[in-house]
Amino acid sequence: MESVKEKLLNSSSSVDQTLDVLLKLDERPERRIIEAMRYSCLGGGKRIRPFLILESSSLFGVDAQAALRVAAAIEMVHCYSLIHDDLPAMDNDDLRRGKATCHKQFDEATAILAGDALLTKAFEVLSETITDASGEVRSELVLALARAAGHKGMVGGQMIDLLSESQPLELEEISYLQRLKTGALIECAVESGAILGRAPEFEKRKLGAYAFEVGLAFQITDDLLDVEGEEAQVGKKTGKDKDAGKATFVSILGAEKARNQALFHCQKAIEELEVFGDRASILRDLAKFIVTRSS
Ligand code: GRG
Repeated sequence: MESVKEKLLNSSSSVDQTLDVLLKLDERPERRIIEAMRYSCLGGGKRIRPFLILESSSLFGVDAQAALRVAAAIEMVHCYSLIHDDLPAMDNDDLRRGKATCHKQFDEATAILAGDALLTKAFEVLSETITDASGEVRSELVLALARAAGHKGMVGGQMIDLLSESQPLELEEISYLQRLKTGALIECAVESGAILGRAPEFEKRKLGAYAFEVGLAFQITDDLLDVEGEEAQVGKKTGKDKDAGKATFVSILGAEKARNQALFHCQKAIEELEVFGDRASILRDLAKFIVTRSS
């Protein structure tokens, strides 16, 4: 049987093909911006958010092509956030996904524009009729992504994160920050699959609860990797939270308790999927992969 890692790899190549088509290079004078967008989107990353969309939508028999467009849109928003997060005004990083960050490879202005253009392109993709024939479904997808990416989601979380450099947070505040900064987009990915699948309300709620737990497990594991991971393996600079004087799940709980906490959220995530029986076995395996990953 194909492992979740292999499945993730296979779906990554389909996501790459979709991104390749959506971010087609041409010979216009503005070609450089597309080059920067492609540089940061193609051929890298674990593609966990796209995988969540593909798997949650497949529970409801959604056509893979439609799901891939939504998956590519959410990955574009994720990539925009990474480009902006790496800028000198934010984390000032040189390495991302094992290669030079966008502003190092191009320049700061181009990196800002590439992030902006990826964010807007994502909404263009969701709004096109080819994504879904139903205007109501398209508008639900747009609303979910706008909420997850904006000031009550990822951007809000990033704001709190920046503020936390001068004022270390308590555990509860860290959970809130992470739910916004990382959790919102993960939850949006799973929700989008359910929207595409016209899922019944009860099943939507179950998937939402799964995504919430997975988001926490993901973030705690990310904190552990920041402390314990090797830069070459993780593909980005490690030890950053400590250097920035930020409190994290690991700095407050210690590594062992944090690892147990991640496993606890993984288990809770799995329990939320009971209603789907064997159909959700890949989502269950993904939750386990998220807490055992090394990058
Ligand atoms: C700049 C608006 C704005 C937001 C930035 C998501 C984010 C907010 C910053 C990324 C920095 C970071 C390390 C966040 C912690 C968790 C996280 C989102 C890690 C990166 O996601 P992965 O591991 O990355 O899925 P890949 O490269 O595999 O896609």
